[in-house]
Amino acid sequence: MNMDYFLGIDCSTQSLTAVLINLSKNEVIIRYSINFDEELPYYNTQNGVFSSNGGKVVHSNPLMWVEALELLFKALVQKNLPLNEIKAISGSGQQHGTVYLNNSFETTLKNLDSKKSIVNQLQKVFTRETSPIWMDSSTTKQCEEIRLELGGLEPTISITGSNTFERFSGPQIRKFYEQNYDDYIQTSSIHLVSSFLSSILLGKSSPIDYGDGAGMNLMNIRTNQWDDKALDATAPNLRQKLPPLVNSYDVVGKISPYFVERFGFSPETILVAWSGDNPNSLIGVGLTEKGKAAISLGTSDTYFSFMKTLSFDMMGEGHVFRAPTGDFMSLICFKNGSLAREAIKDKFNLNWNEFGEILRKTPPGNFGKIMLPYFLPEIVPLVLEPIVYRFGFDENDMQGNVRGIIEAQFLSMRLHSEWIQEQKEEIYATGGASANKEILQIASNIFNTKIYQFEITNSAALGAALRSAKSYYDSINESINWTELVNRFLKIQDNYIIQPNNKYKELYDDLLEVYRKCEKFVLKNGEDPKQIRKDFVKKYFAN
Ligand code: XUL
Repeated sequence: MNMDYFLGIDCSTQSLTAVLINLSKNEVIIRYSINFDEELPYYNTQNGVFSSNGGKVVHSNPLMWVEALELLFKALVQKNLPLNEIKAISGSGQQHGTVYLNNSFETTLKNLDSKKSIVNQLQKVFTRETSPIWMDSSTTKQCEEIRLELGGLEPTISITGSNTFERFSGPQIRKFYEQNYDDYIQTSSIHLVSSFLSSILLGKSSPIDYGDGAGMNLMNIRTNQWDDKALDATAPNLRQKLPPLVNSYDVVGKISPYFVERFGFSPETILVAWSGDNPNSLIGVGLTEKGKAAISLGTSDTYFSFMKTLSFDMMGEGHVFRAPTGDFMSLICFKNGSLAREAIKDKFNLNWNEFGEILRKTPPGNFGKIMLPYFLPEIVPLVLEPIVYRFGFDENDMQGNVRGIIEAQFLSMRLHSEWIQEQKEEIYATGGASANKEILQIASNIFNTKIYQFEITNSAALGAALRSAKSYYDSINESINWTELVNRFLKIQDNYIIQPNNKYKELYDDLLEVYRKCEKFVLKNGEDPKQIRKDFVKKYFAN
């Protein structure tokens, strides 16, 4: 029987992962990862990166990603997986990272010898040996320069979808131009991690897709074109160095003969544009319609949602990217996720069960005890030096701190996602802390929204596999609707749905206003929240 196999590959910070799916049976055949530190130790990365300058400069090695791709395919061959039956491949890359290439890149790719490893043949194609990645925060000066040149915060956001951010590609490219002028001049093309690896599979320079292009501060978010003003504000002659932009669902070509000869892929395998890991995860977790958002509770917490219509965060904290469906998506990143939760858990020597027990026993609203939890420097809202504020309690109050941190995290998430105008109807929760029902119940009450709790692993690679399937069926005129496609892989069970308790709706609406005032008071010299907090305590806790 003819099977419809599709492959998704995700090049993340610490590893490269493949997810192979069989759409005839709606099943995942294999998830397989190459961990960079463990399997490619001679690149000397730590957690996939090299950092210097007190952690401000964070780079990785593009050759390491290529070598991981070779190792991955070798492993799939050894496992006797039907690579020759794969109909289409797409991929995902950590966003914002840039790869700098000279004019031999194209010819080298075209003439790859399938008897030799790619890595050895690509040694001379780079004008910058290492690639700055999303963890780099060394471009504050360039962010300011670009923002100023674009006319300030508002025009920057309304052109590119985001304020200038240190990790975004434009500021990183400007830094390279300013500090390594000769190498910048020698650079013929600049790729993202996603389009670079797509080029390797394609055997020639691949386009950048709108989803990942939106994380560069260079693409016009309304027209999906490189924006002249943004290009000029960043570096000279940049347009000539950037690949063209395409829809995330565009077929960019067929797999190059190198992979056919070396690993046994079919020469008919089609390649769909790669995208960033967040746009891919949007599909991998099933956010393909209006009203759906996801919270990912990991090292950092992220909130992302599908958006039918474009809206901007004029505070400059959140991002708008293009979604792989052709719509939009929001992304907001909070650095104080698990580490902040753990700081409280560990301070009181609790395990997660005890932590959950305290959440169950303490009342919503926490007797008006409010925490602003910046245990680490925070991205949203911007807090450069770690500092924890407590209103109405101190650091030794165990119950106050346990409920305080969790309520603070979700109040902050609700507050800083208000700019997304579309109504949320359901939230999908993923990531380590989403296993904790008590935490999700508080999130559900604060957002007053149903939360679906489910295990999703490798959502970016799965998203890439699903995207490749969608484009393949479109190309043979057997179109499947996005939602039908993702639902085949998302099996939510009823007992994993957490319903908001309506009883607390008003309380959390009020508490949000108190939280907003506390944040403004501390970060923006706003009015003292004493009175509003007192009123809140009186309304809900006076007896
Ligand atoms: C998003 C971001 C990260 C990277 C790495 O803006 O910087 O999520 O994509 O995963």
